[in-house]
Amino acid sequence: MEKLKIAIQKSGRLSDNSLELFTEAGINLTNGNRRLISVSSNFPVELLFIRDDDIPQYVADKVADIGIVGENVILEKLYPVRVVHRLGFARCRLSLAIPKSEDYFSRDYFNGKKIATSYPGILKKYLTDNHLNADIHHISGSVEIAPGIGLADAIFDIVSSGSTLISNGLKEVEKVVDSEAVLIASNDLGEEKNKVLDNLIFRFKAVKAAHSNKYIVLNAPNDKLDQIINVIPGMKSPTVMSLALPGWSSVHSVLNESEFWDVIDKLKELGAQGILVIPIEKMILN
Ligand code: PRT
Ligand code: ZN
Repeated sequence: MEKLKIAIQKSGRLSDNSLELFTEAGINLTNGNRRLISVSSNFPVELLFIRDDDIPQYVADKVADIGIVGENVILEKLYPVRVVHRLGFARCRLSLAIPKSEDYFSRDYFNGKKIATSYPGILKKYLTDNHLNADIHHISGSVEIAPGIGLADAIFDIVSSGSTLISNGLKEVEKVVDSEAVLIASNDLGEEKNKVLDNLIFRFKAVKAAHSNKYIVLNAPNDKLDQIINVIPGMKSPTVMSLALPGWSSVHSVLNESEFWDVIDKLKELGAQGILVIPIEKMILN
């Protein structure tokens, strides 16, 4: 079978999570991590380790079939590639920030100002869309120091925790766009490679679902069973088994991480006892 060539970041914020995805999806990578190329022994893929900025072009040129990259990179420059799956890690946002001592009332602040950024494409579109007239100063790194050294009035950059802004005496005033790691693919992969890609995405989804769900087991008094089942409906419906002790049942279900504590509180109120919460290894969605 033809191997799907996948470009991932050699070393940086995307690397660990990208590799972890493959490991958790049961894809063995033979010749060690982070060489130039790694081939899987049990799935038709080959990983290429390169700089993140080069990934979209590799995919556009079909040197790689698919790649994992920060969405910000493909928003900045339009490549002939498509986003086939959102991966949910390396979340960040692109924002405008100004010196914290400045008063800020509206976007009009930026009229006539000089903004330093490594993302001139996204910034230009934002300024145009909002009818703002600012001067874009394109620099490739250490954008956050630009106002302090008098190079610009404001910056437009990636923000995650916000601590880089704070330590440079800046404040975030407008969020322009959110970003996360995405799986991109060449526009015409051909039938065989598309099948491998579908299978890969299917596995990634199972891994993601498993991460965001827990298996829950509890003992319920029979007179509260209906209400308890309503709180934890699970994938189809919970499994209910009688306990040896009369008047009690064991309930097994699946619970989403996001509503976890709310649900646990409700279950306790309804008289559930012996609640066990167990991690799920893989969750197959169909
Ligand atoms: O060497 P290579 O070119 O491959 O790597 P790189 O240095 O260009 O990229 P890398 O590894 O830093 O980032 C890869 C991707 O991670 C980016 O394209 C984003 O999609 C995503 N990402 C997520 C981030 C951040 N969070 C982030 N916080 N990329 C950069 N930052 C930087 C930001 O530039 C700023 O300097 O961290 C600082 C802000 O962080 P906070 O937490 O202080 O707000
Ligand atoms: Zn880079």
